[in-house]
Amino acid sequence: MNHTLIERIEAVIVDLPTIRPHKLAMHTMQQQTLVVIRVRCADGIEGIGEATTIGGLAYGNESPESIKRNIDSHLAPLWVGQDAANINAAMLRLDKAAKGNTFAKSGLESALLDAQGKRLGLPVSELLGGRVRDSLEVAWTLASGDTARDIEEAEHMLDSRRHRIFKLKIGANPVNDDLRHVIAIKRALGERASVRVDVNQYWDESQAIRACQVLGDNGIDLIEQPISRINRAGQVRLNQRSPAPIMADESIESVEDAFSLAAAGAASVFALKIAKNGGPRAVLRTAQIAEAAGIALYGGTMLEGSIGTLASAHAFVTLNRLTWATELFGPLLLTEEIVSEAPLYRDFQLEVPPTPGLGLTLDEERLAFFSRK
Ligand code: MUC
Ligand code: MG
Repeated sequence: MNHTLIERIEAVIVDLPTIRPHKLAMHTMQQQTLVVIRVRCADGIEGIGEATTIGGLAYGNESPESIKRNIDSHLAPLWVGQDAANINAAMLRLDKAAKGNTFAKSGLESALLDAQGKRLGLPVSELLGGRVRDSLEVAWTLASGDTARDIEEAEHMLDSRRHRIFKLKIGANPVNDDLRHVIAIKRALGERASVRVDVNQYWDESQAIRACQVLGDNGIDLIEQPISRINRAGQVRLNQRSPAPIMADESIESVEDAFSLAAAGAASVFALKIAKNGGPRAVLRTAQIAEAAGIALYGGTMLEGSIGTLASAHAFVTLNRLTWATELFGPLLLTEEIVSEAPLYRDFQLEVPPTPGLGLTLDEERLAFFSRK
């Protein structure tokens, strides 16, 4: 009898409040919704994973409700009775039967990695080949919607040595207003911080040409996804003329997207997100494409809670170079936790636990309290 067979898979929708409204071009978050995935195996081991997006269907192709529905109806039945210890075979089974659905697949793969780590007594980073660092520098996103409040927030983060890299969410306002906002923040922080922007695809090429020039001239270090993922030729042209490096985020919805962006020369930095690639192992395939193409790396987030954040972190600590650091601050944006011990942030870094699996234990009471009924 095989003791590592998968017995049961559960997907739970969890709504958690944010510390303040978080304004992105496409959506203002007042809360974050996580899909927590539990995979129970015959040996009594349970793996946990997370599949989380931003703003329902405003950001990506999957919503929390569609993620849960697709797991319950299509993906979980493919796994029950399969061997949890063979992650290659399990993921292949999903990929054969289901197109896309990278968020759901990422949460499921994270849960299998967590289970296998707990089974073998190894952290997930060791299952992924071994870590080359124990912590990751973490950026913070200033997105209150108010310039003075953002500067105050950044000063507090610098003083408390929590963050010294700031990403500003822009794109929803007229371009000149956004540029004034960004330049004011950069002037206030000066050389004490790295200031970057994320436009979330909101400019067209005609706006982006001048805006990227102004941003570069004013000391902005990095420009994330300035135009639509659909305009590949425009991204190639911007990547050639922008004085500040261009990072691809929404452009990457799969490992294959990463390859075609690299082949086209559409960005000099890739945002790595487990949810957009289909899991911690899939995101490392994208990282390898980038490394081979000379494209720099950044550890991205879909503002996951602790489970998704550490699933990402265990993958990112295996990477040789993370030139642009990470933005794995999701748990810090939430007022509540559903795990017993929250991930540890100190001295600008997130510590990646050396304990088995992801290094987290669910707090059953809090999970039940915040689960959608
Ligand atoms: C995105 O587009 O990068 C990451 C940080 C943040 O504030 O929003 C996300 C999504
Ligand atoms: Mg982005």
